[in-house]
Amino acid sequence: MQLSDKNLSMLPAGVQRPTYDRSQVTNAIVHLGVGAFHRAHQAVMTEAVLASGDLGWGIVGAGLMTTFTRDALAPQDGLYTLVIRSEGAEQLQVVGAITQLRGGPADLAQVLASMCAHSTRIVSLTVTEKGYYLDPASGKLQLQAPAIQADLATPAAPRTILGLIVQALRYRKTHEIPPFTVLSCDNLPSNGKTAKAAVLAFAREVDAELAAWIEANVSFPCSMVDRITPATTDADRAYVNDQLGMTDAWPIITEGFVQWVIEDDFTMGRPDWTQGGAVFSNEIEAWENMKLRCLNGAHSTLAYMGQLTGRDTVAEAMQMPLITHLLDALWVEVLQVLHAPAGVDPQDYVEQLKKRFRNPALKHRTAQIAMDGSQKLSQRLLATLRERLARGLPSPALAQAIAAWMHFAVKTAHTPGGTLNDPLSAEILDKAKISIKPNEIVGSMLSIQKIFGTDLIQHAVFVTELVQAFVQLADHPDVATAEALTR
Ligand code: CS2
Repeated sequence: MQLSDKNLSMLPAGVQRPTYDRSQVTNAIVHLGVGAFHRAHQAVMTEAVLASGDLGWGIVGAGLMTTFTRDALAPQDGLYTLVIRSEGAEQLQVVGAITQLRGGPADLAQVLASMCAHSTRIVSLTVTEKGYYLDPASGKLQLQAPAIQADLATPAAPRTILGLIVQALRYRKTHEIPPFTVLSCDNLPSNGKTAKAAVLAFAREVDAELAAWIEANVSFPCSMVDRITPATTDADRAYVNDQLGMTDAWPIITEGFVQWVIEDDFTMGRPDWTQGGAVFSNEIEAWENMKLRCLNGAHSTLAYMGQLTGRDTVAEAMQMPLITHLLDALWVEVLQVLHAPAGVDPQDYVEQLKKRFRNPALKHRTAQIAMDGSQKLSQRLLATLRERLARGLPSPALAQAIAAWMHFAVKTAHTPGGTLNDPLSAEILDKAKISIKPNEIVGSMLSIQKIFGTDLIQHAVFVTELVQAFVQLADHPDVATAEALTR
């Protein structure tokens, strides 16, 4: 038996399920990037809206590159199970907000058609940092990226989010259909502004007049999203199937904590996501910075330190004094220059993070978080670092976090056949292999301008701090760095 509308009534009593009539739901949201995070976060918030009786906000969920999610969820009418694990407690909820699934290049024409439909009021995004095709340090559109070149060559058959959004908006403008709101839910600083900059830069390449129209008419609210959601494993699937007494091809495991703070700027209306606990605020930048720097900055540090010390999960890494001391020092450095949202005590926020990271029920793999470091360092660690440098403050903990990323790259570079799961893998590994001397490695890696810009390498005090941190890590008995490294 498989999870489906027809089988909902066969679920065990304790499993929450849609209480509204799914056949009455109409779609108004097209979500690009229908991965685990979306399904643990925005889709559940939208589920609460549907459950409150407002059935006008169903989601068309699209995967741009792969068909995996579509193939798993379409046969089960878009339903999936969310397993919410907080301290000692567990709740299973079958979510029905995603009513239609699309996946992979062959479906993109249908995705585009949904984005053009008058009924679509919001296009939301979780495509990870690299899905925006922006240079992480400068924020400039990567015009030479093959996918962008392809979309510029055939704008009517787009494959990137930028190509899709611009083509759909062109259609809407031509046919006098009001433009949808573009809602970024990715971990980027000022993600709405960032999405807007990427869309406009792309649009200017195709049609300057269209770009001007988008700039004047389309809203791109910023939003801070938060819920720790590890990738689903086969063991998770087996566990959930056992609990349900039926098959769910792709359940999601997540934590109890969830936060969504959104700028209230939607030109075609929006669901009342407060039903699911979301908050509308004008202080998004402060919320985003606190989250990116405290949570994600610590996450990346845990990931690289975990990888160097053989800790597979965040909860395991949180058992190591070497790592927890580093995090404590890192948070001191972050909070010293952080402008927190009004009414929020950032110290309490950090204490809560420690608990969330220690949650043993979540097997959040350090290897998963270590992915795409080139796209993450800037907003997670370097932003704080730059503010500290500007104030003349030392940053030994940030230096150690960055050194951990460097060691992770160096170790991979010296592993036969080693590659990084990172769009800049080739360049990073080349730079990491250049020497076996710490100061030369650090200099070489800092010269990757797409990640570090041009300023940091010129900061003599910081470079010394970073070389010191790099050497200390290499010498630490718990840390396994590249064998080739000798001094
Ligand atoms: C993580 C995030 O994979 C990563 O880089 O830091 O996905 C993190 O779990 C979320 O931002 C939590 O809200």
